[in-house]
Amino acid sequence: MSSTTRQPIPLVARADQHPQRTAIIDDAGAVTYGALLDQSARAAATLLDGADDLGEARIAFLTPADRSYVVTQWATWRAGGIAVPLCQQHPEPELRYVVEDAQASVLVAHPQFADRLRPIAESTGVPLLLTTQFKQAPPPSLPALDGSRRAMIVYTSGTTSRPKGAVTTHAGLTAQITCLIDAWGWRESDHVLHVLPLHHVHGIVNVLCCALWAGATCEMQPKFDAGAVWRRLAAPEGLTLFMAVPTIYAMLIRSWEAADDAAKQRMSEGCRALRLMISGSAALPVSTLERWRTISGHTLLERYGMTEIGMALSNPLDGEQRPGCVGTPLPGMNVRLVDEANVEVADGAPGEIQVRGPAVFREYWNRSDATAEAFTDDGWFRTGDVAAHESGIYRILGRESVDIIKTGGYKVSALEIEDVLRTHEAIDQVAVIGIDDEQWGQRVAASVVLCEGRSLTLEALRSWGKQQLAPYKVPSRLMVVDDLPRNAMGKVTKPRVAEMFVRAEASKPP
Ligand code: MLC
Ligand code: AMP
Repeated sequence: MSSTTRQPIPLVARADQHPQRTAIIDDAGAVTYGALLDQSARAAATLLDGADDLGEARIAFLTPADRSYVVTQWATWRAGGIAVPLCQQHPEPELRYVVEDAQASVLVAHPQFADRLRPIAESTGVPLLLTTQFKQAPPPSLPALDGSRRAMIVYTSGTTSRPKGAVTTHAGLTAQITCLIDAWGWRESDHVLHVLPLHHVHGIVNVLCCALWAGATCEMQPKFDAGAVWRRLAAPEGLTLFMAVPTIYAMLIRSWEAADDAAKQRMSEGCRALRLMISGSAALPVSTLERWRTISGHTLLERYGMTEIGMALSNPLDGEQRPGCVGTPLPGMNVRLVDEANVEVADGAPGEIQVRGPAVFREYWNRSDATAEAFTDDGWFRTGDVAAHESGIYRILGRESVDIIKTGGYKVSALEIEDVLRTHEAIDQVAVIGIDDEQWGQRVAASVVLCEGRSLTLEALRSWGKQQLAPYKVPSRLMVVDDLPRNAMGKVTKPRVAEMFVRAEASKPP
C-alpha cells in the first residue's frame, strides 16, 4: 500500500481479525484484542473531545508498563495524534523538557503518576487527563489517516547536549515492525515476556508492537526484576520469546549463579521451553553469550538497531551466528559502510554504518538543521556507529563520538551530563566519559575540578544528580582532580581522562 493511500492504522486494524485473542497480560490479568480496540476507541473519543482529528497534536503520556500504556498509545494514534511516551524514572526536569520540547497539547497520566505530571501541567498550562477519565462512550467516528502521518516521537540522546525527538510516521513504524515479524518468525502463537522500558524502541517496537502485530500475547512485568523474570522462566507455560539488553542478561546470570542447585535446574529447564531469546541495544560480550548458552541452552540472537531506524542488522533465526557479530541487513533495510569521504569501504575495513529504507525516521522534532546533518546528500542516515563486514556479515566496532555512552542499554550524552553537572555549586570544571564495565557495558564517570574550598563525594553528587537527571545518566564513578588534561587548543582530552579512571580502578584494593 502506498504511504499516501487512505488507510486505518495497520497495527490497530489487525486487532479486528482476532478480537477474542489475549493481547496483554499484566498484573490485573488478561486483556483481549477486542477490549483494547474498545477501550482505545473510548479513550480516543476523550482525546478528540468533539474534534474530528487531533491533526498530529502531541499526546505525552506516563503510565505503568501495562494495558493503560497500550490503550493510550492506540487512542492517540486512532484520534490522529502523535504518541510521546514519557519515562517513569525521569525526574521532573527531564519530564518537563520532553513535554515542552514536543509542544505537547495534552498530558495523560495513569493515576499512579498523576502527581509527577501535575506540577508540569500547572506551570505549562497543558491540560492533564487521567486514564480513569477516559469516556464511557465510543466516538461517532475516527479520522482516516495515511501512512505519512507522524505517529511517535521518541527522545534520544546524541552528540548534542539535550535529547532530540526522533519522529516516526505510521508507514515507518509499520516497516520497522514488519521486517522483524518476517526475520524472527513472529506468529499468533507467540507469547513474549516484556521487561523493558516503554520510552525506547526496543521495548516499544521490537517487543510490544511486534507482539500486537502478530496477534500474539505480550506479558508485561512492571519493571525488570531478575527474581520475577526467573520465577516466570522457571514456570514458562505459554512463553515462547524473551528480549533484553546485555545488562539484563548479565543480571540474570548473576541471579542464576546465586541460586541453589535445584532452583538452577528449574530455571535452566524453563528457558529451554522458549523458541527464541534475543539481545540488543548494546554490544553483547562474547563471555555473556557463552555463559547464557550454558545456563539456558539458547544462543542469544544478537541484532543491531537505533531509535532513528528501528532494527537494521540481525543474525539469522536459523543458521550460523558468529559470536561478536550482528548479522546481515534485515528485510527492506539498505545498509552500507563508508569512510570519511563517504565512499564505501572494502570487505574487512572499518566504516560508518549508514542506513536507508522505509523504516528510517522522518525528522528530529523541530530541528531541521540536526535532521539535515543526520543524512548524506543522497539520503542515507548516518548512524555514527563504526562496523566492518566480512562477506556481508557485520561486526560493530564502536562509535565515532566519545561523547555518546551506552550504559545498561541506554544511550546517554556526555555533553548533556556535563552541562547539568556544571550547575552544581561545588563544580568548577567537568569531563564526563564512559568507562568499560562488565555489567553495565559502560558506566558514566565524571572527572571534576572543584571550586575553591569545596568538597564533593560520589554519594552527594548522586543524590543531587537524581533530582536533575534519569538515574542511568547520573555518574556512578567520580574523580576529583586539580586539572583536567587538555590539548594545545584547551580542549579536554577525554582518552586521557579515561586512562586516569582505568589507572585508579587498577590501583583499588581487590
Ligand atoms: C541504574 N543504576 C545504574 C544504572 N542504571 N548505575 C550505573 N549505571 C547505570 N546505567 C543504579 C540506580 O541509580 C540505582 O542505584 C540502582 O542502579 C538500581 O536502579 P534501577 O533503576 O532499579 O536499575 P535497574 O532496574 O536494575 O536497571 C537496570 C536495567 C535498566 C538494565 C533493567 O537499565 C534497563 O531497563 N535498561 C534497558 C534500556 C533499554 O531498553 N534500552 C533500549 C534503547 S533503544 P541507587 O544508587 O539508587 O541504588 C536502542 C535501540 C536498540 O538502544 O538497538 O534497541
Ligand atoms: P539508541 O539511540 O538508544 O536507539 O541506541 C542505539 C545505539 O545502540 C546504536 O547506535 C549502537 O551504538 C547501539 N547498539 C544497538 N545494538 C547494538 C549491538 N547489537 N551492538 C553494539 N551496539 C549496539
